Amino acid sequence: MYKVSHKELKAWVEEVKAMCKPDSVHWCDGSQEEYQQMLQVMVDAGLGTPLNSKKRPGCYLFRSHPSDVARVENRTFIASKKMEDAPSPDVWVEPEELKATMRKSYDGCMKGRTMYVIPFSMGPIGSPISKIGVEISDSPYVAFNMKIMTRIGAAVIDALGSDGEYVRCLHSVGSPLAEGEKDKAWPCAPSIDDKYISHFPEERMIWSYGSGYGGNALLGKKCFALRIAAVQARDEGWLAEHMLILKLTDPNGKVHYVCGAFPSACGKTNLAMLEPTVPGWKVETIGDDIAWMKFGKDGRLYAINPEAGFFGVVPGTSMKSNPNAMKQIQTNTIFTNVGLTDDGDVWWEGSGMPAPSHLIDWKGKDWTPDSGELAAHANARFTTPAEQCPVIAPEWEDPAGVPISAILVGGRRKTTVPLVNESRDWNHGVFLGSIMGSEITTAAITDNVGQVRRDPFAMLPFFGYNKGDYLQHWLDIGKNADASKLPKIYFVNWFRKNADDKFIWPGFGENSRVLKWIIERLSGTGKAAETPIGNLPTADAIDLNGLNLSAKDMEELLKIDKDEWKAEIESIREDYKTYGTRLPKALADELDKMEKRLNL
Ligand code: O2Y
Ligand code: MN
Repeated sequence: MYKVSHKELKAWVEEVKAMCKPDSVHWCDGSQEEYQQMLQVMVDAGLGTPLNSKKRPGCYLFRSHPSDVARVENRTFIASKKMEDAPSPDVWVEPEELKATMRKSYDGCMKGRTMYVIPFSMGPIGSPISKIGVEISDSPYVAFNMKIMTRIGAAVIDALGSDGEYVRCLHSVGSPLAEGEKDKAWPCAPSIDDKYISHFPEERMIWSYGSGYGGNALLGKKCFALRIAAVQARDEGWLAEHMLILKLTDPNGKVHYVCGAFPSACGKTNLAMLEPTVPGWKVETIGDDIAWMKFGKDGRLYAINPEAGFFGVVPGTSMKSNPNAMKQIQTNTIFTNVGLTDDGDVWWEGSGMPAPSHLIDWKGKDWTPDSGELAAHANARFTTPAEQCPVIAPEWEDPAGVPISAILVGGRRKTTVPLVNESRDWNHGVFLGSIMGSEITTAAITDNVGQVRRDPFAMLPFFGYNKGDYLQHWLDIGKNADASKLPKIYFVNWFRKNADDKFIWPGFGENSRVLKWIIERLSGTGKAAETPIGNLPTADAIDLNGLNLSAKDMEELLKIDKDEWKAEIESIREDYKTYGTRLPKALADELDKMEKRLNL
């Protein structure tokens, strides 16, 4: 055990210990031995399975409880002091009331368990853009996943010193053990109503209870790096965003860095690791999910990936969709909720690997291709170290970050929104970010199938404060900057469909053609035409060499249907009403200006 000189941290750990009553406390040192020991604890208890060491060395499989398989948006709370400072009234609870409720759940919740204290750094330790958190959790699964996803341990305690700032993150699976009771395969609170993913933005504090899965439990990710960090970013003049970061090298060897905001399950990990089909271009990865951006001394925005690993969706990952991820997850990877083959390997739908004749599915049951069940849960995940990515950029951990030239924003729209659209200026770019969204495809949330669910900057599930204030912060960032040094914002849509309901754009590696046009625009050579909605590539501007795409398809991809856009304006106006008085005037103005241009 290392020495901790931070008195306030020690006092907080004691306070949590007194409330949660664990059997023991373990301060994580972040070593490889400790990682192995924590895995072994679960393997020995029959809760985890080491995979075939010849096929997947260092890999393990875990199965969650069938009720605990994804982020729980309807149990996610932002407990700001004032309701109007929360993203919306339905996620707000008065902080003291929420704490009182949760304290009752936390009382004795770690009985029979070890309480892990996990000091972690979001971003390279010591970077001026990085931030420190300490997660207390009663789940070894959380502790070893945090080891992959963040930088944990003694070095973080050193960086914290005796009075450093940190975000307090408390997590319990909510399943105390009675004397001698055998643990469940995946402990968690039995009912959804017992789960809480709570954020106290003014106190920079997170309390999570009842779930052991993903973003609910690995608190460095969505809870800290997006919801709490967004509040820190607003107060300190930077940006904490749901964005991938990629490095693009052109045939002349010139390097460009691009961020991209896309909603969950829109292929961010695939885009971050894309293999370009355009000769001479190269893509390398900096991050696949979150970007923190701060101004450098030269007035440009510099981004770091605050994470150290990737927590990617497994189903659909294949040599076609993401060959680099496939290579990356061959070793030292934690799989959760995929199928286990008879030879100790893993299998999932959309892997491109033939289905085995038998396996054990994610629920632990026998499975055959005729079972009529999924072998892997649709939200099955891999946790894998970023450094293992075959195309990780050498500078991915540069404490100074990388200078961003362009920001992509894009949802999943089968009509209306063209393949790519360049913003006219910063405010117009923020407007485009504010209107991005996807058509609702299932009736699971509402019965509004076909309607657009707006997801500004892909942050809808991750806002830590009022969404109008969030957009105002983006506008302020632009107002206070040298406009010539700001990244240019591009609105992209890979998902437009034709009359036969088929995707027109092939996507994956072919997206490099759009990236190429963007870089050409930035360097002044790309061709574009001004339109009422922004600057669109001319019909011949995107390099289609070697791609079997007809001129008619390209025309469709770049089409602006005035009637569709007039309907879009009405739909945006409806959405803007949900901001009430906090809608930034500059965005209402942008909408009016676009309407005027469309009516000319
Ligand atoms: O279901 C979860 O808890 C994972 S959600 C997630 C994981 C990695 C990257 N992005 C997301 C997301 O929902 O945006
Ligand atoms: Mn995400």
